[in-house]
Amino acid sequence: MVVLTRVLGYTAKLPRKYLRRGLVDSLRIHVTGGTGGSGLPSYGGIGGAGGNVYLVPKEKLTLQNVKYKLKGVKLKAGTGSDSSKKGLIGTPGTDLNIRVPIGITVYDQNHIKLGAVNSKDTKLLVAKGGTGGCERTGFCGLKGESHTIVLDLQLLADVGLIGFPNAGKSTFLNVISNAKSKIADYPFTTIKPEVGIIKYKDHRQISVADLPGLIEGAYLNKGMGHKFLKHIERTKLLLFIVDIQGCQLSIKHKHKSCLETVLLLNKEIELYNPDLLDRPTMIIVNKMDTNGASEIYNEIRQKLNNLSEFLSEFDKSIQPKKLLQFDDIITTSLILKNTDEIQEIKRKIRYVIDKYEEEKISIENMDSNEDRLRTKLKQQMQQYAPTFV
Ligand SMILES: Nc1nc2c(ncn2[C@@H]2O[C@H](COP(=O)(O)OP(=O)(O)OP(=O)(O)O)[C@@H](O)[C@H]2O)c(=O)[nH]1
Ligand SMILES: [Mg+2]
Repeated sequence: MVVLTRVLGYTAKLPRKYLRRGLVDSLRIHVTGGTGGSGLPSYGGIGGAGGNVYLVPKEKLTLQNVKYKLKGVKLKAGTGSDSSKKGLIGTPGTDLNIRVPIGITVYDQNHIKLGAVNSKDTKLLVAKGGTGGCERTGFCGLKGESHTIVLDLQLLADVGLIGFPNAGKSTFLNVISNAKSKIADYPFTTIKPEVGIIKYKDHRQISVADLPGLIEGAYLNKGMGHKFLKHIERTKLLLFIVDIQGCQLSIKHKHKSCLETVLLLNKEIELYNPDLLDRPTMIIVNKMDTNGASEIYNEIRQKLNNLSEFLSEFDKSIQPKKLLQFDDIITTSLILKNTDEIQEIKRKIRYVIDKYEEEKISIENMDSNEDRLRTKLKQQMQQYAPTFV
């Protein structure tokens, strides 16, 4: 971030307030496990354990809903019941299940990851109830775990749009899906992530997340870029959109050529999480209707295809260590809404996603086949040559 901030000559300003409004994608809550019930020393009775606090997934829920529902609510699980003559073993306290949207990563106060709720079958323990009173505890019920946790939401979309402000990301989302993302000729029009769905004739659907201009994170220099970048972590395909004319945020800022913007985006992702660069990627070079676009593209076409060969031509400060290798490079003018071109882009997105999914499945199968073969051989060896094993 700092590097990019310097490169682009931005000054570190405080985040504008309006950027913080709207999307709730992070929520801090305090959770407490139930206290254990008391034991009964004279009879050796054991108190019931305190209830646990769990996060459980619920579809179609937003973090905004959760924030609203939990406002002012004490998040503590039930206390275990005391041991008595009638019931020597106390009943456990009731668990507290907090419903959260799917796609939540949970961190403690020190940003240590505690777990994630990434599928509808996950149930994540976030505060354990206290042990019921027994000999070890002097028959006193122990207090449950109590701490503040941060729920961090990552959008779930198949495709994540990445680009500098004004490149045409929202225009793309609107032409390709049913979304109505705001489009305007000034930077930072999109200030919160938006998801649209591409629908295919055979009812297949692919979701696309339009994210705020990536440089925004660098501009704010407060980790806000990471706040948006985290949303691409759960996408299958990174779709870069760049303006063939490059980018100039304002007259105060230096103009960056199209290729420079590609390298800067590459570098920004690398700084955030280099593993993301291993994902399938495509790039749309947009605004081919503008002056001299074809000439510029002819000059950069080869370089886009093979960034490593031409990297030394660029300033060291914008050279990423790990380079993007695009699965497909598309040129277009999204503003013209050319139906054939749009159909072709839709087809290519589907093709790249499916190709990688198939590869992933065959690798997984290969692994499990190998495992199966290994186990079978081991079993046969144990059966026929027990002395060698
Ligand atoms: N000439 C031309 N202009 C385009 C094209 N595609 C988009 N634009 C214009 O570029 C401007 C920015 O488009 P947006 O879709 O809002 O860009 P964005 O990437 O979403 O921008 P942010 O939300 O600010 O990050 C708008 O004025 C669009 O009309 C294109 O193919 N050709
Ligand atoms: Mg936008």
